[in-house]
Amino acid sequence: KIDYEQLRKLYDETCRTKNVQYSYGTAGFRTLAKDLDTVMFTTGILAVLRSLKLQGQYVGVMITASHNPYQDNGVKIVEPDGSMLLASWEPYAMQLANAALFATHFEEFYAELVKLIELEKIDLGASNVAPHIVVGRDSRESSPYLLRCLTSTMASVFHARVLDLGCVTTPQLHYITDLSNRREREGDSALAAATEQDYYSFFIGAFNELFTTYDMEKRLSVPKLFIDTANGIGGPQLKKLLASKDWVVPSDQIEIINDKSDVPKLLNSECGADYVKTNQRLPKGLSPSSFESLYCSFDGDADRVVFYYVDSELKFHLLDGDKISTLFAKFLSKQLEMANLERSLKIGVVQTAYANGSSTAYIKDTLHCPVSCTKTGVKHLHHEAATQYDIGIYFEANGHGTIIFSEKFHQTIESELSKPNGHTLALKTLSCFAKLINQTVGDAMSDMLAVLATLAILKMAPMNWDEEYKDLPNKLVKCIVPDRSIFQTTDQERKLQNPVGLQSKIDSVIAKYPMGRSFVRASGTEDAVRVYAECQDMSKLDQFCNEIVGYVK
Ligand code: 16G
Ligand code: ZN
Repeated sequence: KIDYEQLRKLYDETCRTKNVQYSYGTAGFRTLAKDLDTVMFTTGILAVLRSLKLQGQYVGVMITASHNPYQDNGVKIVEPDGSMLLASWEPYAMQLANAALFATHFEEFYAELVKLIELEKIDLGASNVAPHIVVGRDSRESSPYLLRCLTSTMASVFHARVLDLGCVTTPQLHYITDLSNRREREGDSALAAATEQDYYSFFIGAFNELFTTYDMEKRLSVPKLFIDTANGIGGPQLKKLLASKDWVVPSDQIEIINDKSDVPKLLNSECGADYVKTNQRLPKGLSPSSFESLYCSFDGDADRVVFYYVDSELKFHLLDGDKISTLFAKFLSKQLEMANLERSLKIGVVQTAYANGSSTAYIKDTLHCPVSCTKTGVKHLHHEAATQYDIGIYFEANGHGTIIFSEKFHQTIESELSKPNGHTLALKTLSCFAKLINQTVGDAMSDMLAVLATLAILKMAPMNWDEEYKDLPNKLVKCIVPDRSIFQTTDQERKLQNPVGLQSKIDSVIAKYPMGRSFVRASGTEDAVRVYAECQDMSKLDQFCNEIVGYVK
């Protein structure tokens, strides 16, 4: 039932890039924008097939390369519930892309497509099922062209309905995909396709509700918040969010910097969450003057956020993903206790091996909260948080994370609230807070609002937040090796299985350094191996790390 001639025509017109190799990894396809036409074409087709497989539900597609330089771009597919593409479909994305990249004739590509359709038993002829696709893109210059490559076949070959959100943040795309499907399921067809405006109303609504509940005189706990939006899509979207007419915080408390999303080359350049976290310094455009202020940086597609402040000696202090997790864990554990629910609802924190050892110890020993460790990559953390806890808090140290609230959480809170005298402050707080969090994926805007609300309720200044525990000195080094694929790990990437014998050498180095911890893993996004090391004594850190690197190279 495919219009063969039309598909062939579009294929010939679109797929100009040939014979390059890249893979669908944790962040989808990502590479130089100029090499992406073919992959966009095949990814568009795959998204349509995914939607057909799922009875025509909305499937999301986001065009972005996150914190990468402006010359790059990328694409990833989002499931109807707002989560990442089902892992078992990732190989299909690669097979279809490779078929187009390496085929000498259209027929070869077509044969591969048919094979996939048959393998997944997709009924293209089912007349009552039209595929539904939501597309979004970040602010990159290359995106409009790549969007055309992506969507070219959707309507004309597959009769798909395409909802084009234009420029949005990655988490907005996830949220709107999920919301559109929820509305369809509830039969709310008049409202069916969700919009950006729904996103703003929802999160600002939740924030305002929480703020008013506490009668916080409509002010943040800091005199001023500076937000660095990496010259990416976060800038314009944040302005729309904060322009919501009933936003309770006075505008003089917020200043947005690095908001030139219309100047392509400035994207992620010496600014943004990745720059600040990696270099442990202020982004361009900020001078360390106001030591009572709080600062935060988004990445280029606004799915990560890190905070920081400068002390009275103008020294920079980072409040990264670990600090955000621990702040939420402290706050929410306390609310559960006050609501007498600490026995019925299980709260826990999910981290990766990159989490600072002090944060893990603080969560266990001070907060008495369970902690799990998973492999790097959002999908691993997300899965653990969603399946192991009623309140599952997860953040990577780099600032990507969110909180997942279970069905049991919602039922429990609702039933407690409906009891006579059930309207306690803690219950209301838990209920509002769950709304303030974008549960589909890590979201810089929603996470930022949640941090601001938490700090205001706890009346904490940035310094108090930081003082809860002190990070162990740590270092992350990138090593270029001849073949990174030989570095195979076990125990959530904390130990090497291969090359044989290397782990015991690493262990003998670790044993020499008090509070020493180190691990080695192959990067999933770069052709390199990463070495992480932390120990008690700052002056020994370089030596410690170098010893490990010496064994790796
Ligand atoms: C990807 C992951 C991110 C992870 C990073 C690690 C997603 C959406 N993104 O960007 O979570 O921290 O890879 O990179 O899962 P690495 O493997 O190069 O160290
Ligand atoms: Zn990102």
